[in-house]
Amino acid sequence: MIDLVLYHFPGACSQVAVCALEWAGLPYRTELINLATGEQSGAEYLKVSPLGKIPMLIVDGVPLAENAAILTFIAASAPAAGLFPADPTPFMAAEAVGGMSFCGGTLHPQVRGIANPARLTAGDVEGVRTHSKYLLAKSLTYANQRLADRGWWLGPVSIVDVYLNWAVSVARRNGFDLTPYPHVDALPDKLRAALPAFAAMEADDKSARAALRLAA
Ligand SMILES: N[C@@H](CCC(=O)N[C@@H](CS)C(=O)NCC(=O)O)C(=O)O
Repeated sequence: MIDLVLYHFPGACSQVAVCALEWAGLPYRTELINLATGEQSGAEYLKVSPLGKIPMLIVDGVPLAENAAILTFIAASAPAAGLFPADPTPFMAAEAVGGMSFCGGTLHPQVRGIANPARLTAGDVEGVRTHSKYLLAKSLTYANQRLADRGWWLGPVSIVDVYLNWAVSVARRNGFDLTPYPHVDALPDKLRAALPAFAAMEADDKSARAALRLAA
């Protein structure tokens, strides 16, 4: 049995790893890092994550960083759970990597530019926010069409859909209008209906917020 500890903050991209662990049915525990108070930049957490980032998954005492790597590891540790389609062709396996890269490498900086533009510039914050909205609109037009064509990102539901939903959730809570992207906007309801692990992740988020005394 592997020992798994996930460093996490509710509402952050580490919630995708929580959902993955729930979906995989692997035993794990979480350590909360309070991004609202800057705990990620404190000396104690920098010993765990030199970049001061979550998620960080500690696997039998060894740290694994980056959501895409963490999700890949969890999926491979519980292949029967189906976080990715079973027996993928080489093309389908590459598409799964592409979906995670799109969420982590394209959408994440765009939603950060809307939610927290000061982290991306020493200059004009509003310019960064406006341009991030423009870039996100292009990305979500593409994502919306892909979901319209296939149902889910890869066809069958996968952890990529949960990752996509996380990025969209940041845009939504920062006032980004999702009505032009109905398939993207429908993700939370669709995921709740399709995946018990998604509801478990939402419940975890709620209790973690309460534990950190954050507003609901
Ligand atoms: N490329 C990393 C990005 C991780 C990341 O930026 N996480 C955010 C939370 S969503 C974080 O730790 N922010 C704290 C900070 O940057 O100070 C990944 O995909 O895991």
